[in-house]
Amino acid sequence: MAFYKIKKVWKLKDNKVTPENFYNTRRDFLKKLGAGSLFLPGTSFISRPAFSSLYPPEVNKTYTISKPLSPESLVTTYTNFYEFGSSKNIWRRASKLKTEPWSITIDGLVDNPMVIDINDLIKKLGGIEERVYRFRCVEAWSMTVPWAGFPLNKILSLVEPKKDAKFLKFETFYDPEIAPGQKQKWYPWPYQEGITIEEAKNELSFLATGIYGKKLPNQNGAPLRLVLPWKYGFKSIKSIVKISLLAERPIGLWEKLAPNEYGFWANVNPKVSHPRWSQETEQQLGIDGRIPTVKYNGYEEQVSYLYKGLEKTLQDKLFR
Ligand SMILES: Nc1nc2c(c(=O)[nH]1)N[C@H]1C(S)=C(S)[C@@H](COP(=O)(O)O)O[C@H]1N2
Ligand SMILES: [Mo]
Repeated sequence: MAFYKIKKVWKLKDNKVTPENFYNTRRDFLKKLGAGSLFLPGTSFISRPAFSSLYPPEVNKTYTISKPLSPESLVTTYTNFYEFGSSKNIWRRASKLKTEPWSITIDGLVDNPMVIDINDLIKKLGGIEERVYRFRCVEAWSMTVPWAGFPLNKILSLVEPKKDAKFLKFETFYDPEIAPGQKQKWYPWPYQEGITIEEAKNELSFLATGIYGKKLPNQNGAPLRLVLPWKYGFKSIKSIVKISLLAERPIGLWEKLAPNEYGFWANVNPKVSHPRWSQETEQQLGIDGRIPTVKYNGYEEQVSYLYKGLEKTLQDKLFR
């Protein structure tokens, strides 16, 4: 993150890029197959069990975007995952991560702490849904992605936070043998991030298990990663092993390293520059030219109530 320079990787690769509409065509195709196998005995050789029962999930139409989706081939190959190295091109290396079995600890100030397998957790919460969100990295690139997963507030209902729980802290796995970036001792591993409990209850806060109608690829944070579409991307922590409810504000990995560049709040705002570059515009993955960045990444209507009053007291700190 520290020495970032935008490279137009899609220019180097080009023609393998998936057309935006391919994903939707494939989804319709899968739907038709599914429906056909239910109602037409003659076609039952194409049976539902041929597909994983969770994917592709039902689309939640409340969360759609008029913009075209970013090409899947870029979203899955141009990734930030410092555990596997500081370049964008770590997707092959991330395949080393073993995501099954995977258990998640939810602890701290809750009435029902638990250690639970990811598949059991999904079952317990009643499955997954799909939502299309914009996503804005602090490095001034952005994408539009169909995430699969469940709202974060379902976790809260499950573990029942105590009254004095004010923050959530999230933690990524720690295994330097598999993730060579974690051998670099100057990073305060494991990756951690935090938000307030009010932010966690917001309708947009999402835990993703998949993208583009399939399970998450390792490089995008399998098997479970946070998605907070109104905040800079570094808040959306990948490959989560632990969620803790706390009374005190946690300090994330980037905040520990460079607190005046990457803070706790990190809400998107084109008017508040990163100390070393402007946040006025952004480069969309796979699309030439730049577009204006929008406050709260376009989600002001859904999230502004969270920051009433704070805008005055925190000022720029609320936006980096
Ligand atoms: N554990 C972990 N989570 C992480 C990161 C990381 O390096 N490690 N990078 C963050 C940053 S800076 C961004 S922009 C997003 C990128 O998500 P993507 O690679 O799926 O696009 O993941 C975030 N989550
Ligand atoms: Mo980022």
